[in-house]
Amino acid sequence: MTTLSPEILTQLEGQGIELPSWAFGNSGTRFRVFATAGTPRDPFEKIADAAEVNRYTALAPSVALHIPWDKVDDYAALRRHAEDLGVQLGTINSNTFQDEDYKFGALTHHDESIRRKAIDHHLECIDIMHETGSRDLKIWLAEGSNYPGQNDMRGRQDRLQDSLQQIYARLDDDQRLVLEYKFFEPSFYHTDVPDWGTSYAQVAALGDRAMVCLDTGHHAPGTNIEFIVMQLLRLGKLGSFDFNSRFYADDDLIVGAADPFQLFRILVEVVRGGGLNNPDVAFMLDQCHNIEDKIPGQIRSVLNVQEMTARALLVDRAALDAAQQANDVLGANGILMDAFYTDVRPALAEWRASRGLPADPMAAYAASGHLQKIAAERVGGTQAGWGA
Ligand code: LRH
Ligand code: MN
Ligand code: MN
Repeated sequence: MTTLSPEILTQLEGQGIELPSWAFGNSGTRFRVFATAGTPRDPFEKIADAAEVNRYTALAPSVALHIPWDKVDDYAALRRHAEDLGVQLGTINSNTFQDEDYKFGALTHHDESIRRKAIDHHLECIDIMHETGSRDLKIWLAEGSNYPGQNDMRGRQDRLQDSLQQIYARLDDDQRLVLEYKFFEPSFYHTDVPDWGTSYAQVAALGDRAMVCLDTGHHAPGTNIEFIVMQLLRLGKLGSFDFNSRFYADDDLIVGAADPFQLFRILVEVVRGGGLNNPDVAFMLDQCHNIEDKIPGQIRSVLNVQEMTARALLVDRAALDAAQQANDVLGANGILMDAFYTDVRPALAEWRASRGLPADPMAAYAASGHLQKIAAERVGGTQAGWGA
């Protein structure tokens, strides 16, 4: 059995992956949302489910909220509820993609009253951050156009910068703005923040507390995502990951499910660039579980990240550097592949047991009867938002 060194175990012990509250709600495609028995009926129950994931893995100490999906009357109470269950409230995600007024844009809109409304929504999110104790405001914009000539792309970039400046100005010194990019969808011709370069240009003009969010599912097929990770870490602008995976377009599948090797390559660059357990780089999941059970789906996801992080830490750096210096093409590649092909699962199971955690969190959760319990207790779940 492969053993993991004390240094590697220390690194793994420090790992924390933020869960998305919306992963616990029902979700689906444009065609159908399939309800799951036991789905949370309010944000309090979503937090309770997220806390279960942490209880079985010790890997998920915080939960991201999405506003207005997780709107509550009393955020202090939601925060207390989370803390009572051993987790924190994390990133606040704004939402300007489900309001009729934003059909033609929000932070980029040429109509000043609509742009004002979108800016104000973000200011409201910052107010919420004060109550939840959140550091990061994450912004993803569903803005763009469907046809050439439909919009003035340049004017929209200028208005976006102005809107972001107004939002950034409202942040406290210990808060950050994180701007997510996505190469297409829902617009099909142009997108206002389609790539890391645009996100970088927009946040670099704001200041040090504005960073880029890299959602692993938001790239064209074939994109070398680990190169982007390397570059953003090099520039000190990688603020957060939204981890998920996809086979075709953006489907928010379980991280590492579609392409474990890609996840490995990303984590190798994270380790190389000093991004692991770095408070500046938030590890988050951004997933939906359309057909599988949600709590086990999240447990599987955080374990996938942990397993691949362990493999990335196993890369023999000194040997790799030497092989690279010697232009030993196949030798260098072989060193990387050796780490990738190492099965770390038995060593991780043993380590978990030594820390009082279940050796196999998936099996332990399945045996706990918790899913059956919440299915009996909760009647009528909420949508994650997509189908609502
Ligand atoms: C957009 C996105 C963004 C949203 C989330 C629900 O595709 O990745 O992060 O906030 O999905
Ligand atoms: Mn995302
Ligand atoms: Mn997405």
